[in-house]
Amino acid sequence: MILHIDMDAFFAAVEQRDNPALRHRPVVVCGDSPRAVVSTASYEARRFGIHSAMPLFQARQHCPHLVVVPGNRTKYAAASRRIMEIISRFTPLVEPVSIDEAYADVTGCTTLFGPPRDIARKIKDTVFNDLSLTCSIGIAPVKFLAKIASDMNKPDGLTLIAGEQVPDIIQTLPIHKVPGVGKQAMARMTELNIQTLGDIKRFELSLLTRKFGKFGLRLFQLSRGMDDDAIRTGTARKSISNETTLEKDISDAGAALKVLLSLSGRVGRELRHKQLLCESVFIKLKFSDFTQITRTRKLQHRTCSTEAVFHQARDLFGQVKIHKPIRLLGVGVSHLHNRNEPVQLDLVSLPGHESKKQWDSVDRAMDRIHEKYGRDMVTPAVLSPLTTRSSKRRGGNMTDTVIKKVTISGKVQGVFYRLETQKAAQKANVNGYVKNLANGSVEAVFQGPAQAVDRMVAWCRQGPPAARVDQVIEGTPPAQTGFNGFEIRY
Ligand code: TTP
Ligand code: MG
Ligand code: MG
Repeated sequence: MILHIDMDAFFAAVEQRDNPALRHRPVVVCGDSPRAVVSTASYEARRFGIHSAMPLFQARQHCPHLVVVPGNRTKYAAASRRIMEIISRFTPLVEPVSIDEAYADVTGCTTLFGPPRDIARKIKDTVFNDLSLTCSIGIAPVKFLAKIASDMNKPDGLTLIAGEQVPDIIQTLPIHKVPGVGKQAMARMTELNIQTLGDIKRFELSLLTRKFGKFGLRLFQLSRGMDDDAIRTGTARKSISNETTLEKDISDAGAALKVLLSLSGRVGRELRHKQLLCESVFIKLKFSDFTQITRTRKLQHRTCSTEAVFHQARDLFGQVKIHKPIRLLGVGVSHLHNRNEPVQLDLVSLPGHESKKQWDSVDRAMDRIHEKYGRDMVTPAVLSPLTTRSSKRRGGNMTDTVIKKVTISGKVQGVFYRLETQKAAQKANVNGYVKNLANGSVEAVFQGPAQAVDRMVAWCRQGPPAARVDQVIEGTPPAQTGFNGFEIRY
């Protein structure tokens, strides 16, 4: 079970604790400039409708005798450290998420400290005895429900959502309470007449991802009570790796390389996301008889590039003699460093390949798409020259192809949309054209292998960095087929 611990009116409670004159009074912690906004309000002040982020002048209108106290971050940070330390006496699996809240996985420590409710009680008592502050704790089988539970009976609450209650809670949970549902998402929820998390179940995953991007998948999962988000402890990572047990054992090197590329992509993305550079790359292979080997290589330059990681992984793989079918493949990086210096791309001169700079921009573009649409929307077309591109797909006589037309609206002209689309299409080995329309939109037609075409459509939803895509509409594709390359039309 997961606990979510959140302090009650944290900053204000610390101030009330340290100054008895403030107790039981409507207090806000706030700067004193004319444009100041409320950091937090004591529960007494909340009765007047005052809340975090409200402008101070407005808060004063709600409650003329409001007491305004300047904040003291050092003091709150010290209290926060002590609270986190108390929680970690009960379990090592603590994930602090903000100055006043943390998740804790207590699944493994019930033998020692009793059932989750007792552990929560002990945490609340210890925090109160040691710091004279109250907190609210939610307990649930998954993180997002624990967070919702901690908010249910504030202040000084202790709320447990047991496994059998999950379906009912989800069915009635107002959608705006779901973490991550902000104003923008709410507008779409209203359009779709979604009022509770349970209502999400009426919709197919494809529609949800179309409407909400990557968050659509999360909503789909949450509405079914699924939240595989694990507790992330603050311990510094020594390595990052990703591995996959294959659907069926393989002996074909080409197929293995494809998997290695996909894994390298994930590892590279995590490196970049965490602002890290690695100095070693390793691969792991498990065979059909469950024996396994790893191979490691130290790099000359630190890197966070997917292509550099893959290049090394491919080389390492080339040195392994494969005489049994492969059951599992893994790619990892270690000797991690913070990326506080300019990136040195340790690359790769793949045959006929462009500059390192371009690889860097490929990484960035792919990261953006992944960020928005989830990790399986895009797979690197750069794989094609290495393993999958068949000569049949070059040029115009494609037999196994689809054709799609899309119209992209938003801020899409004058932002290199056509040029970048052309580059992406050429890399993905997709033919067709892109052109500006008189109404300010861009039209693109893609012809190629279905997956590659879908990737291009996904690409269009993102566009180049300067673009702002409001809508991508699929239209009837033209009758013309057999495009020769991908052109910009004027
Ligand atoms: P919260 O946990 O969101 O709020 P809270 O602890 O004050 O009240 P609650 O009982 O509802 O949990 O935020 C923790 C602290 O972070 C809060 O005391 C002050 C600070 N904070 C800001 O400075 N600005 C903000 O907009 C918010 C929401 C919080
Ligand atoms: Mg709080
Ligand atoms: Mg909080």
